[in-house]
Amino acid sequence: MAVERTLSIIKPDATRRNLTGKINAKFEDGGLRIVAQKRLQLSKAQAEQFYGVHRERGFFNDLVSFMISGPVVVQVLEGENAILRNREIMGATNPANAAEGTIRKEFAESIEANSVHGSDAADTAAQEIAYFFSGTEIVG
Ligand code: DGI
Repeated sequence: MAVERTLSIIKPDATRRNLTGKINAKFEDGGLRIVAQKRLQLSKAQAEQFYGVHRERGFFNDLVSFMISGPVVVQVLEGENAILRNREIMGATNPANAAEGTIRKEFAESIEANSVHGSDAADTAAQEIAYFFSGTEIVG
C-alpha cells in the first residue's frame, strides 16, 4: 500500500469546544502522522474557494458562514492509504450515519457542524494541501 498525504481540517464547532487534542489522538491512534498543522481564521473568500465544488448546493452559504464562524486547524496527515484511512477515522458526513468510534459519531453536532474535513481523492488531496501549505511547511 502506498504512503499518501491528505488534507484535514478541524472545523470551528470542534475548536470552539477545545477538541483539537482529542481529534488529533484519533488520527494518531488510527495510524496517521500529523506532518503539518496550523490554526487559521478563514476569510469568506477562502471558504468560498475551498468549498467551490458545492457552490450550487442549497447549503453553500450556510456552510461558508459556519466555516468562518471561528478558528480552524488545517493539517496534513500522512500514512499508508491516508486518504481512505482518514475518511474511515472521520466517519460518515452525517453523524447520524457515522460508525461507532469515529470522530463524527463522537463529536459532530450536525451534518453541517461535523467537526472535520478530509480530502476525498488523490487529486483533491494534492490541490487542498497546496492551497494551505508550502512544501517547506510539511515535515514528514
Ligand atoms: O466530504 P464530506 O465533508 O464528508 O462531505 P461533502 O463533501 O459531501 O460535503 C462537504 C460539507 O458540506 C460537509 O462536511 C457538511 C456540508 N454538507 C454536506 N451535505 C450537507 C451539508 N450541510 C448541510 N447543511 N446540509 C447537507 O445536506
